[in-house]
Amino acid sequence: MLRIAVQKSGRLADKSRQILQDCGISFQQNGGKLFSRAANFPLEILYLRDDDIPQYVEEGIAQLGIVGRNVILEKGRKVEEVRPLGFGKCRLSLAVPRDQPYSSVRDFQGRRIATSYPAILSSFLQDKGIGSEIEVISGSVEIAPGIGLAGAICDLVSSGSTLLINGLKEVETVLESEAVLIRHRSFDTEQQRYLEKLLFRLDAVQKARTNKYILLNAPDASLERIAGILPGMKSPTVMPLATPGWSTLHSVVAEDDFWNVIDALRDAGAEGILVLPIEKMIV
Ligand code: PRT
Ligand code: ZN
Repeated sequence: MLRIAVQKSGRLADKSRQILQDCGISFQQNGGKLFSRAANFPLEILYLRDDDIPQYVEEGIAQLGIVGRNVILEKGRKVEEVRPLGFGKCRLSLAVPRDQPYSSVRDFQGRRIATSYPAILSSFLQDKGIGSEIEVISGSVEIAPGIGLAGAICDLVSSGSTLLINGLKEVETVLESEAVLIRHRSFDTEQQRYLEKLLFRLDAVQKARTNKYILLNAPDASLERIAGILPGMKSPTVMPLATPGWSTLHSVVAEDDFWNVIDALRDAGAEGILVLPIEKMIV
């Protein structure tokens, strides 16, 4: 039996449960419970405060966990990052009052910085050879400069609107973070087998999320060029259309380069382009 620790409630909670369900693992939703057992996979799900997850995994109470990279590094627990999961993306950044001039990270020398991430921040400053005073607070970090507690802050940023509302500007990125799957250092043979099974499913889910299925029509003369733009998993499927001299081509396209690929396909003579989501992708 494997045990995975996920956030009970908060920004990562829903997506952590969703990704397990996308891996075909079904379990009763939380509803105030501290744990549930999957019906069709040897997995127990523990629901915790995100801050406690690295400790549970380090100690082997749970063999796996889903938590933000920022929390793992701050807690300094010995756990291994297995996969980035593509959600909960944010960055830990230094910010100063907007009306204050800023030239380089050296500006932080001798300044007081408020943060809930003292460990990550001090190692960043130490790397840069900068000595600052770190004021540790557990929340509402963004108000610290306004009330005179500190001259700068180091906090998580996603859209940037919290900084904007509080008259602050982001000046340095200390860490890029997202939700990650972590593991305990040792697994027995059977746990290892189930971990591999889970990772196989996770990879299929992740690949499906970052790719789209694409169908298009093209004159036969353009097919070679289009196949060069859309190599597919092995090579694209090509089938003749009822109209002589035309074919339909099916392939996959990566989400991150999507619009550039579409432009190139249109330039190459593609028409009637359809793009569909993929549910699972096993290569
Ligand atoms: O109760 P528990 O301890 O489990 O949860 P929590 O309150 O400590 O954490 P929670 O649920 O707020 O966040 C969990 C994880 O989500 C964090 O550890 C990050 O890995 C990730 N994450 C992603 C974020 C953000 N984006 C984020 N924007 N965590 C916090 N924020 C906060 C930030 O602190 C700031 O106050 O949102 C504000 C900034 O957001 P923008 O959009 O205005 O820039
Ligand atoms: Zn927390």
